[in-house]
Amino acid sequence: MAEHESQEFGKADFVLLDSVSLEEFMANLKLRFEKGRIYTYIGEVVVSVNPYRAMNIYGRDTIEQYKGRELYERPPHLFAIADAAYKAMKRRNKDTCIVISGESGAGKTEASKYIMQYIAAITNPGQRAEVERVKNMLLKSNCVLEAFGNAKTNRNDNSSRFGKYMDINFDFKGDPIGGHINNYLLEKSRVIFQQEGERSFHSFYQVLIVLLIHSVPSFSPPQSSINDGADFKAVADAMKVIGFTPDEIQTVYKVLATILHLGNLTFGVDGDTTLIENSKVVAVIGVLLATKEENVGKALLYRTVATGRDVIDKQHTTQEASYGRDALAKAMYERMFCWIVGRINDVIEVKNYDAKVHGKNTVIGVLDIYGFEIFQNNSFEQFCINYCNEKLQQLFIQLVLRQEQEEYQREGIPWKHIDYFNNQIIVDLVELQHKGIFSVLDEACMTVGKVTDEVFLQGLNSKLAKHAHYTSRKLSPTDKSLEFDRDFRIRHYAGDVVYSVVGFIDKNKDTLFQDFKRLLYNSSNPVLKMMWPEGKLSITEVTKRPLTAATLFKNSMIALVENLACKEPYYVRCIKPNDVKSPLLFEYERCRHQVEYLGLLENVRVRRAGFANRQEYPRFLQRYKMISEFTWPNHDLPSDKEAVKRLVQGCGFEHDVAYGKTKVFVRTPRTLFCLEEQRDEMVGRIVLFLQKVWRGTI
Ligand code: AD9
Ligand code: MG
Repeated sequence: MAEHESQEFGKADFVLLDSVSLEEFMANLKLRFEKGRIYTYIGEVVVSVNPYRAMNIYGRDTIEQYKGRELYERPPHLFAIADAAYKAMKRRNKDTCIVISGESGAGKTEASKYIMQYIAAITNPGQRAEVERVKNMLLKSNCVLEAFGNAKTNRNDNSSRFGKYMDINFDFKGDPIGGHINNYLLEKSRVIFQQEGERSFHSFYQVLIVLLIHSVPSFSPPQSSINDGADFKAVADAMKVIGFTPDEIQTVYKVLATILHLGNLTFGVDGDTTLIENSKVVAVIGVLLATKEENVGKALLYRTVATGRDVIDKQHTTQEASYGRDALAKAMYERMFCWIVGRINDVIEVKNYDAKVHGKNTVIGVLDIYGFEIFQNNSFEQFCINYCNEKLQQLFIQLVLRQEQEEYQREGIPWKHIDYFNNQIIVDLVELQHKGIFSVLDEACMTVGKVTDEVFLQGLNSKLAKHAHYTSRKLSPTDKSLEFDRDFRIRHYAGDVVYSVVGFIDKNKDTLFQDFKRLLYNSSNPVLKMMWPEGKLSITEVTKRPLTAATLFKNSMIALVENLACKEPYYVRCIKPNDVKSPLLFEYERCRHQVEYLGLLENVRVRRAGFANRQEYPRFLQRYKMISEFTWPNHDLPSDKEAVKRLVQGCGFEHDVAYGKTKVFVRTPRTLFCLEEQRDEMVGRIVLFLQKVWRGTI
C-alpha cells in the first residue's frame, strides 16, 4: 500500500476523514505533524505545518517522484501543487497562480522558494542557455530581496517586511523565459525604529559585520540563527549574477551607510538658530552622497517654501529637523528597495516575445506576502498587513466556493450551499469609500491645519460606532485593555487586534521635504540621481499632492486581487505549530485557532459535499481504459461518456461518481486510489504479456 493511504500517518487528505469535526481534523493534523508528515491535502489545497527543522524531502530524488504525476499518486507535497499548476499552464494554456497564506512565521516564504526550485528543476530539459540564465536570475533574486526586505521580528527570524508577487513567464514549450516582480508596501519605519528584540533589515547587519571583520581583527561575530557575514557574500554574488554593475552595488552600500550615519545625527539650538550638533557626520554624508557638505546641512536644517511669487528658506525647529532626518532615512531605503526590484525586473522581463512565432506566453504567479500579525504594539503597518490578509482570505472564500459552484452548475450537477464566515464585512470596514477606515484617515490627512492622531480616532468613533467589528474605549468604556485617545480594536477574521493610532496620520501622509529630493537628484552619483527623478522639479513646479500611503496600498491590493482572480488558483495554507520555533511542539490551541480562522473545516465540507476529482471524459479514459474489457484497447460505444460509464460500472464505483456534461466527477480520493491500483496491476500484466510476445513464448 502506498504511504499516503496508510493509516499510520493519518489521512493524506482531510476529505477522507470519517466525519468532519474540528476534533477529527485536529487529531489528523497533529498525528501527521508528529510523524513528520507536514503536508496534507484538502482536495487541491495543501495544508502545511512548519516543521522548524530541515526535512529531507526537497531533494532531486523527491522532485523526480512528483514530476508529471497526478496529485493523488504521491504523498501530499508542495511539489505536487507546483506540478499541478505547471501542468494546467502547459496542457491547457491557463495562467495559474499559487497563493501562499498563513500568519507570520508559518512558512510561506520557504514554501515559495521550494515551489520555484521545483519549477526550475523540472523545466528546460533541452538545457537552452537563455532559459538557464532566466532560471538562475529568478532564483537569485530571492536572496537579494530577502536581504533588503526581510528582518528579524519577534515572530520570525527572517520575516518578510514587504509583499511579493512574482510572475514566471513560460514559452510554448513550457520553459521559463522571464518573470516580473511586484512588491508591496515595505515596512520602512523599521529603518528608524524596531520593537524590543527585533532588528532592522538584514542588509544593515550584513554590511556592518563585514566592515567589523575587516577593520577590527579581534572581532568575532555573535552566534545566532542568522549568519550575516556569509549572507553578505551570497547577496553580493547574487547581485553580480543578476547584473548589477559595480557602481550600482557601491551605491547601494553608500545608501546603507548614509542611513546609518543619519541615525547618529542630532540637532540642537543656539538662540534662534537650529544647528547640527555633530557636524562631522554631515561631511561624511556629503562624501557618501557625492554632494556638497553644505547642501546636505542646508537640506537638513531648512526647507524652501514658495509664498506667492517669493521663494524663501524657512528654518526647521529641532523637532522638524529630526522629523526630516527620519523621513529621509526611510525614504532613501524604500526608494533603493524599489529601485532594486526595478533593476531585477529589467533583467528578467520577457523581451521580444512574438506570440505568432512562439505561441501563447503563459504565466504562473507565486504570491508570498506578509502574514497576519499581532504585536505588542500594532501600528499603521500592521493595519495594512492585516487588511491585506483580509483581502486574500476573501479571495480564497470567493474562488474556492465560486469555482466549485460554477463548475457544478456548468456541468449540470446539483449543489448544496455550505455555510462559512464571510469576512467581506471586515474588508468593507477598512476600504469602503467614505465610510471605511482608510477614507476616514485620508479625510483627516486632508484637513488643513494641525491634525492629530486623536482627531482621526474621533473620526473613526463617530463613523463606526455601530460596526460589529470595530470598537474603542469611548465606545466600550469598561474595556480596560484599550487606552483612551489612542487605541481602537478590530475584530479580524483571524482574531482581535488593538491598534494604536499614534503615527497613523504621519505614516499616511508620508511627507518627505522636497529639498531632500532635490539634494539627491543633484548628486553627482548617476545611480543615486536615477533613484530620485522627481528632484528635478523646482519648488514652484511641485503642485500636486501625492496620494496617501493608505490609498496607494489599497489600490495596489485591489489590483493584486483582480490579477489573481483571473488566474486558476492553487492554495498553500501554512500553519505555525508553536511560538517558540520548536520542531517538536504542536500547540493544540494555537493550531486549532489557525484551522478555524483559515476556514479549513468549511473547506473540507465544501470539498466533501462536492467531488474530490474531476476529469474530462477522454482524459479519464486514456488513463484507465486498460481496466475494462469494454474500453481496452478502444471502445465502440457512442461517446467517451458512455464508455466511462461502462468502465465505472464494471469497477463497482457507481455510487461514488457523477456524470457531468464534459467531465466525470469522483467523490472520494479513495476511488481514485483504487483505480490507480487496478491500473498499475493491469499495466504490469500488459507489460508481462508483451514481453512474452516479444520473446516468442506466446
Ligand atoms: V512572514 O509572514 O514573512 O513573517 P513566513 O514567510 O510565513 O513568515 P518563513 O517561510 O520565513 O515564514 O518561515 C519561518 C521559518 O520557519 C524559516 O526561517 C525556517 O526556519 C522555518 N521553516 C519554514 N518552512 C520550513 C520548511 N519547509 N522546512 C524547514 C521551515 N523549516
Ligand atoms: Mg515570509
